Amino acid sequence: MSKRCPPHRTTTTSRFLSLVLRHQPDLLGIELDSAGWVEVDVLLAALAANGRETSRDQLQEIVATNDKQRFAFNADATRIRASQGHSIDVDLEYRACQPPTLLYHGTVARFLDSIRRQGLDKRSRHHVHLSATIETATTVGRRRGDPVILEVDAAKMVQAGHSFFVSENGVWLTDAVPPDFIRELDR
Ligand code: HQG
Repeated sequence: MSKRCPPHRTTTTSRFLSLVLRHQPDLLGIELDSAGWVEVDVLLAALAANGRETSRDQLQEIVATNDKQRFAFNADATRIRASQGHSIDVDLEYRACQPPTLLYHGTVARFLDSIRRQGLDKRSRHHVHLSATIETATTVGRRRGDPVILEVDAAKMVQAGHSFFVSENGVWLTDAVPPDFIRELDR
């Protein structure tokens, strides 16, 4: 019997890495630095020590093939981090930049009353996550049910003094979106 079953294993390791690098590094007994980085050597050793032996090549493949490019190496590939989505206290040192005129947020109907009252807030993450396309927002919303798409007037928010950031994998981030800047798109 072949010992290899790469697709399943890669996905499993990738999901586990999301958990460790964004939310619970202590699951592997590792620490992330203040910008979310961990040494690749430290990560590989910790994975092996926890029964999840992963080679450097496999890690490179996970980073390269992850469907949303969730992870990134530093310039010399000695360190790795998640590009966004953390709940733990890290500062990814995003720089504010000019967003497209409109951005989109995919959610579900059961959150709408609250969103209409309070706007979008970051919940357990560090920022509100917004997408550049309706298509991506639809995929995000679908994680929770029948997707509802909110259009965010990013240009108006900038005029009103809000800052936007973009993660290395193209997710648009902001601190909060007040209700005035949100329009519900027809379903
Ligand atoms: C909702 C995934 C009630 C918000 C995705 C969302 C994304 C409110 C949920 C990334 C609210 C938070 C982020 C309010 C916001 N009242 N509900 N005032 N404000 N909400 O998972 O944007 O696979 O923290 O609509 O693809 O769904 O992890 O945020 O439904 O890019 O890489 O509260 O996570 O990427 O949920 O998803 P989340 P999100 P990864």
